[in-house]
Amino acid sequence: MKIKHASVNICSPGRNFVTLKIETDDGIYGLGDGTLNGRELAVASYLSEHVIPCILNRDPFQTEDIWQYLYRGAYWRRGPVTMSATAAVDMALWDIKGKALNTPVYNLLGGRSRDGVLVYCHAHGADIEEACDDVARHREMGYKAIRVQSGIPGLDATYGVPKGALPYEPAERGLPPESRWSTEKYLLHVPKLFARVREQFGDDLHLLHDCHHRLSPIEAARLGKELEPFHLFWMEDPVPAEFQEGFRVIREHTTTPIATGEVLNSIWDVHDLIRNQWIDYARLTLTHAGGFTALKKIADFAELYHVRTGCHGPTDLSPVCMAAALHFDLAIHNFGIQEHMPHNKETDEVFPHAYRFEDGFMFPGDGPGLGVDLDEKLAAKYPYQRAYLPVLRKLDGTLWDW
Ligand code: EZ4
Ligand code: CO
Repeated sequence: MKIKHASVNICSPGRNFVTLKIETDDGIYGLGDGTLNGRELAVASYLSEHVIPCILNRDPFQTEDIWQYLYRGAYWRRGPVTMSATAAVDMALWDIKGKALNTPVYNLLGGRSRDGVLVYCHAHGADIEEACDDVARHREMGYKAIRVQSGIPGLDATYGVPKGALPYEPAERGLPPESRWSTEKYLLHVPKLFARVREQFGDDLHLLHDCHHRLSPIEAARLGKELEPFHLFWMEDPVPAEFQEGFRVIREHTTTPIATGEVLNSIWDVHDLIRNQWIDYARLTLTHAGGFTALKKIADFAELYHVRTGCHGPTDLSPVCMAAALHFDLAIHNFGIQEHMPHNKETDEVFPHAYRFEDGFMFPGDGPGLGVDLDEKLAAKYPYQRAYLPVLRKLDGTLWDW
């Protein structure tokens, strides 16, 4: 079997998605997600201009060799654009392998290690009261694990809290919106939020929180310590993730579990975090960190250090990535939890899929390959529209991490 043709689909059923379709000479095709929120066309052009010409006529079963070719063979390695493009190829090839062998991808990764994939959802509100209502609503839907974010008194907007009743959708069409931030106000508020949520919902529910890279190590240490009585499942991205040593300070002060990695794209980005046991959950995704071939190695390395996975699963990754993540989560031993932000109706229609949610768990389906498709005709009705993630400044105007 040979790779005969490959094409990049860019569509925007509510938000932008980049999908790679690889076709073989015996009629099988595979799909890979290469979506990089706010930088979609960089990946699309990396694929079309630089990657696709090099993979034609290769054996699609050679996932390891093709991955090494795109990583080592490119000379300029790593970085979110390169690794997302590499991931799209890798994902599509595993999809082809599964279809060719007539088995779900999880069987190629070691087979099922569990019955279903524990997922967490997002609850949020303009204030603590509204956030609690949203937790109640999601618990009613069956979720066993809920991330909670709330508006902060004195700030107009904050990460994870949408304006109005819409679900939270990072990236807006037009130029990057800007908002203001105060670490001081945030640190005073979050412990009150979790005290209230625990009081209302008891101890059984898994609770998570995303700091979204905005604290310094010692500020994160303080927050982790103050949240200990509410035994969070994890505190996410307490500090900007590229400073791995920064996590040591947090670790020395608190037993609140720590998760990071959604913006990271290589095993080297988490090498120190894992081998020093500074984190508990690695959140790299298949799409942004090089696909199954790369993420399996990261997970296996993490397993040695009791670090588990917690793959990022936002709506800015396509259902192709969601399907892929569920196969991965079902198969690897040191799976922790999977993030689940449901896509809008239009996106689900453009990407028909076998995966499903039931009573707090998700299931990838047992058909061959990834179990996800792309309706190219329907996708053509939603042309690409430029969009950006927001930019953040402190109250005095200093640029900050969003
Ligand atoms: O801000 O995916 O945990 N989830 C997150 C996301 C990210 C977006 C960025 O594109 O932090 O909401
Ligand atoms: Co996050």
